[in-house]
Amino acid sequence: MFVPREECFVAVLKVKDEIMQSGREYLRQQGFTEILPVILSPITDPLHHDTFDGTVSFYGHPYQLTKSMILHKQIALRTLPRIYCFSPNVRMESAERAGLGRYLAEFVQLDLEARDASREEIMQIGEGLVVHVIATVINRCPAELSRLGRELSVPKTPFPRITFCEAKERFGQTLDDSLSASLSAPTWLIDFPRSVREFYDREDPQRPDILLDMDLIYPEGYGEALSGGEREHTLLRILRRLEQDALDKDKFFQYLAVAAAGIPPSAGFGIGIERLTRFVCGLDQIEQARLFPKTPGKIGAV
Ligand code: ASN
Repeated sequence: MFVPREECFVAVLKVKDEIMQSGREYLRQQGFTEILPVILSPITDPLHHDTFDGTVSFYGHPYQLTKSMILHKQIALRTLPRIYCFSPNVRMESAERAGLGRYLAEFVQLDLEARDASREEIMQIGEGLVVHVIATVINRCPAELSRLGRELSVPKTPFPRITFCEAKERFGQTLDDSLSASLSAPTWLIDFPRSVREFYDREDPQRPDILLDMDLIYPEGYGEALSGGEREHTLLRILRRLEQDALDKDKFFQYLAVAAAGIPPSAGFGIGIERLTRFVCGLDQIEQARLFPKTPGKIGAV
């Protein structure tokens, strides 16, 4: 049956709305409070891969567009024990990433953080969130899913796990893509080495150089869904990790001042809304998952 493109797009937007509403429902039930996003700040996630910086002059001081709200999430936990946010992120990735079909220069992540949580606890929340969202979409959007020709099933918990080391042995350098293509259910990729991740993910005190972090990988080649972990929170550890990553401490002085006053231990993650929409709807390209997409390397989009 021929389905006009516009009709498909309406279905995608309805599903996305349900994803966001059901995500909110679930997190409220779990005791999380929604906070508003930070878009402009002197500090943001340095990320571990190259992106062009979105820097704006604010009365002569460099302020950056948010790449992720991780540092603000940690600071926010000084006030509330469990927080989440629909956080717009700007990451001007290099043009080569366009072909992968899962990068947008502007995207939204559902970003959450819980005080005193372990990686285990936050992975359970991640599984609960994904299961609740998928079950709700199946229940409330049957017409939209059938218009998109998407057959979905609710994944069984606990999700399988594979360590970074095992995945690298099996799949080599293109690990995310090949692992995802080999899967038939969402799977955790855990225990990344320190050298490939950001300074704020906590190093396992029992296994130096291995982090207490994780990604969730979608099946069917849809790639990475979320990333997160336990966090470094003491000033001493944060300073050491910045040094190991050769990052300029002065650029983080506001964050370091709060860390000196005390950042609570925590764990959290961020799950990309457009990637989740792409997976749930079974879309070829990420730009089909939102209005006004900006794809790396392409200019002129509004
Ligand atoms: N939101 C992610 C986290 O909580 C960080 C990121 O997106 N770079 O770990």
